[in-house]
Amino acid sequence: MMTLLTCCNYIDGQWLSAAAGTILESRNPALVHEVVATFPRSQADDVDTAVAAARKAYHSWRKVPAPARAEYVFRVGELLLQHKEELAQLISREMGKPLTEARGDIQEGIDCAFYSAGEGRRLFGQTTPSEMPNKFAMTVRMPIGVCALITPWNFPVAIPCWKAMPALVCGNTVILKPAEDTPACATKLIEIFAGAGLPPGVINLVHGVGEEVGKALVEHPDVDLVSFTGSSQTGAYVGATCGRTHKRVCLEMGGKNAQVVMEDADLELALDGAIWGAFGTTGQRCTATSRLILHRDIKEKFTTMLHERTTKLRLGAGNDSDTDIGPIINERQLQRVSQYMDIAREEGAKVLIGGEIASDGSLKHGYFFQPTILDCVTPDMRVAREEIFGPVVALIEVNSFEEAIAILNDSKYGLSSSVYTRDINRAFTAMRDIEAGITYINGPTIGAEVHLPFGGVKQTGNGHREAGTTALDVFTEWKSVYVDFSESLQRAQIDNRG
Ligand code: UN1
Repeated sequence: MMTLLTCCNYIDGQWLSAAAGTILESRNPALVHEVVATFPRSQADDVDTAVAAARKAYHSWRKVPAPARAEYVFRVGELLLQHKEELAQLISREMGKPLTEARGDIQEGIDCAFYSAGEGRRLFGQTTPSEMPNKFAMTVRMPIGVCALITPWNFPVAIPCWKAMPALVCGNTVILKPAEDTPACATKLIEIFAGAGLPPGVINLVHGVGEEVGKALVEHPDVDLVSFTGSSQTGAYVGATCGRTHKRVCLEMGGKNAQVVMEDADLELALDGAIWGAFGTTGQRCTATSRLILHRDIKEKFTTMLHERTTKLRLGAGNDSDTDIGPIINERQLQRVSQYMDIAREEGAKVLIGGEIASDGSLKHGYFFQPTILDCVTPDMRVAREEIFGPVVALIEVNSFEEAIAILNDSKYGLSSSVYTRDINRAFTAMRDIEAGITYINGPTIGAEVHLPFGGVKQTGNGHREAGTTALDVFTEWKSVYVDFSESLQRAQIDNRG
């Protein structure tokens, strides 16, 4: 019998139930009758309490020297390392990804801890000459204030880490609102943050439903910043509301990422990349490969190779060491992926392999979908344009490198991209011409590293980049400081140059 976890909110250093007392459940997507955790269905008054605690803590936290703030984050990294295995088991159970990937999710959080902690001793500003004699000019970074972090279920540790860690190092206080599907992962993660000794109110956790608690956070007048990773539809609401209520907002939304395979590519390497990019994490990454743009000279051969490799992939529970592909997160998503198969067929695409909900043997107890290759896809089809977020990849044939890049760019999204070629000129052309926040040459579309900016162009984001040093631009404001030591009034914008 697996243990049932009782999750609470974490506000002002205390584990609390929601004021209204209503309880929700999270379930194991590989074994849907198994309840993993219960969690509170928080409401606006819980958000008020969390925001008040975060505001109170902010007044002193922002004055803690940045290197000292960073030490707490470093300690979180050490604790994550210590608890990696038990947390990985929990991720596999609650979110469904294979254990190796669950460990990778935590490792991304650990990497982010150690990387962000280093920023505590940098947070550089600039000095610059003044126009005036005996006057000094410089820029310094200031924290923003209370940050609401709204995070998805697909990377239940890494994504909260890559938001919270730089936010804290920069001197902000945070309120995490995790996805309803992975409350236990979020609770264990916040236990680890709390275990690092962060003062009460510096990090808070409020569970609940997006439309209730997420909305209350986004609309709250005392929240200064919202960082959101999730669907484009919700992101549009978050962005519009933050615009209306004058909050800083960082949005990380959909993708329709393509991998191009040119005729000169190392096909075995491109195959490894395609399988991992399309079916890793069951295709449930915003960076997942959902289009394979194949040069006509290798299309047939590559499709055969891809088909053959796909037949060998094993579906199963994340904690079974034989599993290559875990379940889909929930019934709604499973149905959504399944509906895209009808759309694909109606539009004239061909289901080469997969295309069905998998229900053989023990799979019938979970939300499994067969890894799917759609052939004969044209760029105008919905399956070539819309994010599916499942183990489905669409094959598009092209005649030239130029056509491949044009089709890759013909998307409202622009997160990740990949080109397999041995031609260095094509590689650099791709780097220059692809409209995406991330481009890989001879590597899959997934697997971004935490010390580089992460995010996308067009409707994927709103111009911000989390991770890397650019995370500091999300979580700080600039202040320009002028120090006049001339002991006289020096007036700028007076034209005395004749
Ligand atoms: C996501 O799917 O939202 O680049 C994040 C990657 C991972 C992060 C994915 N480092 O695939």
